[in-house]
Amino acid sequence: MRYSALEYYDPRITDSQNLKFREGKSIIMNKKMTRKLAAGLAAIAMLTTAMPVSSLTALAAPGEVFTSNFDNGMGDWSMYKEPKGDATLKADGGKLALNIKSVGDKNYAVQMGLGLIPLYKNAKYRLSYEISCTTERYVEGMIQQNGGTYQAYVWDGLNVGPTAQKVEHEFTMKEDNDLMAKLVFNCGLQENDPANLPAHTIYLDNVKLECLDDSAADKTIAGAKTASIMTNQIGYKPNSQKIAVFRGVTNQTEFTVADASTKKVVYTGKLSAKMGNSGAGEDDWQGDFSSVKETGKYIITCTGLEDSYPFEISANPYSDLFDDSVKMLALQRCGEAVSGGKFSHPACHTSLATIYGTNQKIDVTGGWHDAGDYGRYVVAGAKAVGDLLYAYLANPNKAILDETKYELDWMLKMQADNGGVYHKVTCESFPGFVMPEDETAELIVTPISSTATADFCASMALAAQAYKTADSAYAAKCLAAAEKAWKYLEANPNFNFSNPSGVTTGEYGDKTDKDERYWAACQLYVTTGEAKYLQAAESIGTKDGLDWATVGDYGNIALLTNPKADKSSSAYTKAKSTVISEADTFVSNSSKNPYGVALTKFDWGSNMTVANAGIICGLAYQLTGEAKYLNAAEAQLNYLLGSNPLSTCFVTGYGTVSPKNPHHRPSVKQGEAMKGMLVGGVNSALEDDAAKAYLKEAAPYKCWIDNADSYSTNEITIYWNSPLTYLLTITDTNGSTTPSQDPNPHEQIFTGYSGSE
Ligand code: G3I
Ligand code: 9MR
Ligand code: ZN
Repeated sequence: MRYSALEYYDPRITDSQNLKFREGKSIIMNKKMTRKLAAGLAAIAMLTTAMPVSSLTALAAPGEVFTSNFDNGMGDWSMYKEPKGDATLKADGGKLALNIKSVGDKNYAVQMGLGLIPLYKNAKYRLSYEISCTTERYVEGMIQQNGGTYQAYVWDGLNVGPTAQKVEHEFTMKEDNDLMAKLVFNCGLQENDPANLPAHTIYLDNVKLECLDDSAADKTIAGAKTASIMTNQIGYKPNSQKIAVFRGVTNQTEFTVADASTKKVVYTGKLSAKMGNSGAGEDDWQGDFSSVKETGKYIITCTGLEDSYPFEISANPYSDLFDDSVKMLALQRCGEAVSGGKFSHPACHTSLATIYGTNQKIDVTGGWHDAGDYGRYVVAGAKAVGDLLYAYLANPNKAILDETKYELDWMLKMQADNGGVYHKVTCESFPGFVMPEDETAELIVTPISSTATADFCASMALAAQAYKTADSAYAAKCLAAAEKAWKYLEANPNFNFSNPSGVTTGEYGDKTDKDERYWAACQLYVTTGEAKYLQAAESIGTKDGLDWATVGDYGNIALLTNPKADKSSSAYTKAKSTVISEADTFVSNSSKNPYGVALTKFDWGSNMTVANAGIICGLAYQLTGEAKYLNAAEAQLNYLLGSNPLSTCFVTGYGTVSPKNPHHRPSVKQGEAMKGMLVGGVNSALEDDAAKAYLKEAAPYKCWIDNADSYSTNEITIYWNSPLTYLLTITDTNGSTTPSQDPNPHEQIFTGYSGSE
């Protein structure tokens, strides 16, 4: 078989609908196809912008790209299955053997493939392999985009059978450079096949991709512009510490702060000594301009370097950001129509959900979509609720209270009659890049977990405290749900959740539920004043952590911000020393990092971890009044908003440079980043193909890419936004008010509760 054609193929639509373009043939499309193509091209355009220059990977001269002969196992080859497909993949006698029991319900329901293949626009390639099958059937072999529209760069429809055939296909890459293409064989349900194919095995051998000619290829990967002078791109409050970071300094010693429009210099300062920043693979210099306090719009300049992006100094620089950080949650609402411009959509996920392994159906509509996917997960929701309601208690804001109730109402539906709480509700697997109302597969409620139950218990106890004044009946309902969950926890030991067979959505597994139980006990104690909960918290022992897996610090926050706290109790003093010692580590890390960031390691969701560190420092400031803690807390905010090695404001739609291609299904589908979302950020573990393809040369602190396929660096979640909301609230301590004030003063919230003694 030999084509020199480029064809487009979308494995997510059926064969007959597929758009195939062969050179020399006319293209006939109906309206639906034209729309699909237009959407596809828009998505491709989105996916191929803003690749950091640092990730440039050059291909050697023409020659072999890869060969797989399967003599020593299957290497990086893997299988992809949709829920209805059933197959196994292994290397067998020097061949790759795909043993298929069921072809499932789509052509890609059973796939074998090899990812991370670099293809350069205008380069010529030859793909070759030997394929056979124990039965006569039809399969497709192609190299495709692994994400986006899954367009094929080269495609063959193959009639395979017991006699091995050699397939050889020369093609020119016509699309933009793609360093993460995937060679796949669609071995699922094919229209050309007889119904009820018997179980069979497909063998593959001597797979080879060669580059024949790359003289016309342009191997430049369009890079994100990296700035030379970094600041918080939104700005600063007048009394805050303000430090700009410089790179590429040669022998300059001074910098200036100038009015952004008149360019009039308002301040001249001295650059610090050079600071090494090996994690970011650069040297940096700092410029402190804290003494500039007059409100206005400014830039930072330094001879020989490009000016900074403009930023403002104002009493209230983050009020829009605060509002949008909460509004994002409203746009993530599930189960009711959402109105939000391009992101409006009709009610989604409204059908009853099946309890896993049973025929029982329950109503679990509502809540927020977790992230770039549409799952709803209790432990993730609890982290968000914790941030929002502790933020509310620190600085009452009605928008927080109203929006959080939407999630709490859903969580209440996730509690089983026995008091335990189901771990999550999702479909079996993640959908493609569709709007939420178009994810219509069966909803499955996965079994109760003790982490979800304890997180639920803590969240409901916290809600009972937070809603006491605004809605006492609701507070009472939440407290009753919390007490019921607590009884369940007392009767049931730790059991870890892992995805039940057939379910492949987010796991949110955990090694222990001790920290969740600690949070629940502390919060129940603060809400009810009952000594048994304090005893329970003490017997579990003080815990820490502010993420979905470790939540002990929420228990500490509950104890430490309890207006009736007994400050001499051992639980209180231990909570305080835990928080202060964490804050001291963050202050120390922050002082050593040119950008002031408190982390020394960046994992999946590091922007949350940065915000969490800021929250802990903010709390330490409230407890001690020491300025170093407030400075460190604000430094974390500055990092998130632009003072970082990527010179990016990590909240969509804010600052001069922000993520345009978040891994967020509605944003991909609409071709525009929804505003007000904090992306996951730097993750040096390279946990998705886009990160692996484009960041393999990047310094650890720069492993982030504005690519919609990079779910491990550029996704968004409700529980990455919520710590931003909390951080904005807790740093709002020196005069200005970010959130609009709730009419009910803080103290009233506790009326009617005994509190602790
Ligand atoms: O904590 C370890 C650290 O000790 C270790 O050094 C490091 C090395 O890689 O890994 C760290 O663990 C990481 C963990 O997140 C905490 O950061 C894991 O590698 C990483 O795989 C794990 O990622 C989680 C991801 O799901 C995959 O399970 C994210 O935290 C979590 O936020 C994310 O959640 C997903 C949901 O499943 C589905 N919905 C979207 C959501 C966001 O991406
Ligand atoms: O979209 C999914 C994202 O929300 C998750 O965080 C991520 C990790 O579990 O998985 C994403 O889904 C990807 C899947 O894991 C692999 N195939 C591509 C999917 C992205 O569309
Ligand atoms: Zn939904």
